[in-house]
Amino acid sequence: MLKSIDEEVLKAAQAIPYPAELYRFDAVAEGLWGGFAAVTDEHVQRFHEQGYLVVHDAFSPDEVQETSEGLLYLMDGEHPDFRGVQFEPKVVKHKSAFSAEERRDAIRKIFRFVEYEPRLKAMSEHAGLLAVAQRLIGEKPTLFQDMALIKPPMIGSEKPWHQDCAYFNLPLETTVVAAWIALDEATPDNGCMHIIPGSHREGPMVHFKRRDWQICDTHVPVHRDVMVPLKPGGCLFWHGLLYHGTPANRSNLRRRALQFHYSPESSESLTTGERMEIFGSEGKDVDC
Ligand SMILES: O=C(O)CCC(=O)C(=O)O
Repeated sequence: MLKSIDEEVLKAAQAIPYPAELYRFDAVAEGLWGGFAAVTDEHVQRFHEQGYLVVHDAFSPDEVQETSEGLLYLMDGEHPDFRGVQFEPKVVKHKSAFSAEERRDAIRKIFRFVEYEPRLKAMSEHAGLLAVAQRLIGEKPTLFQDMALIKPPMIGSEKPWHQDCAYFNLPLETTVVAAWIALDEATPDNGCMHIIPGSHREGPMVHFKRRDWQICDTHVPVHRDVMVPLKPGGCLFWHGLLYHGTPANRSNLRRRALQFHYSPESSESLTTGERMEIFGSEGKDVDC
């Protein structure tokens, strides 16, 4: 928790800048138990229909522990060359005042880490994870993005509703798969994932630069929102066109997760201009 910053700054950092009704907290996604080995062809079929797959006990406590230590090593600035640390924007200008412990609770994200931390790289190459990703994609998966989302206690901000493909220069028909791995328990209070099942089959949504690069709040079919709480070691896969987002962390508990994105080995690419023609609001007759 952040003790060394002014109460007013902390209060401002805890403000919730979105309508409370943007997330529902009364429906929970179904998932399977038995690890990656328990994924059947029916589960794969269901992923294509619903756009997500939950494996509750994907990783062992030892794997979670190893990975968390690797994450802390990078968050604590122990690697001299690693630069992929992003603080919560609301408190970043106070970062030089933070103690080592506080610093951990002011970081929002770390990214592009696999080449700096073998324990994190090992997770991205986990045989069980890759085998399921390959079945979902229908082809050998290539890791093209790695990040850890560290939604810190009390100030961890929302990730507004979005489709991941709005961020990636990949053709629309590409099956992109995200794997989101809970390192801490992800709960309704600390900002677990929310998804709109089946939304990946409804095409690309126009995205707007508002609180983030996001779907307009009024375009989200909130009545279909389903939460995905996970225990540490749980893994959620989703399709790159699935609408998803996470509310702010209002609790005093950490919510650290890894997120890997895989594309088919054979996938082609788009230019940013081509992507923006699909997902951008510029020039389209829409308002938000
Ligand atoms: O983990 C989170 O809070 C949001 C992650 C996410 O949806 C993303 O970065 O695309």
